[in-house]
Amino acid sequence: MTPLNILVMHGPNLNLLGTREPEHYGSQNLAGINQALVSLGDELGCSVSTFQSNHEGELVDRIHQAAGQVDGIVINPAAYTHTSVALRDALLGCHIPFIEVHLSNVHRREEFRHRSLLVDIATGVIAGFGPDSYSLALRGLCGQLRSQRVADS
Ligand code: CA2
Repeated sequence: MTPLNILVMHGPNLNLLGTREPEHYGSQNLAGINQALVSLGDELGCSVSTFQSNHEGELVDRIHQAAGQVDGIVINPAAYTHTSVALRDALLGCHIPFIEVHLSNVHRREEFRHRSLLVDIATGVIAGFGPDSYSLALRGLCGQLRSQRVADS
């Protein structure tokens, strides 16, 4: 079975996880979340790489690099979810299936967090499960990509 290449992306301020706002984002830090996803990837037969940036252009550049190299993306765009036409255009342009992930249930929070500029072009969206949002997304994405491979073969 050829391994799937999955890129996990984290947007601005997620490098602060585990230091503040545990009521919204839990107490696990980003390194711990990434390690757990790499281990889960091993179980699922996926090679998981991770990337975090506080800069919109760096996230766009990483998506461009992923084109043709990566089978799927799990992305928590953080605040850029609600604002970034640039991330939307990059994800549209690279033709890589992606899952939008949020630690918190954005729909229980301020109204400005209810709007996503990415969700209508995403394969799926998972929100409100803390760090488990990422692992649920990874499982769902890998399962779907494998089914697609079988259907295409
Ligand atoms: O719930 C999520 O995962 C969010 O994407 C997190 C973003 C927020 O802007 C989105 O509306 C929902 C914020 C990430 C900030 O992360 C911090 C972590 C620790 C301390 C401070 C910020």
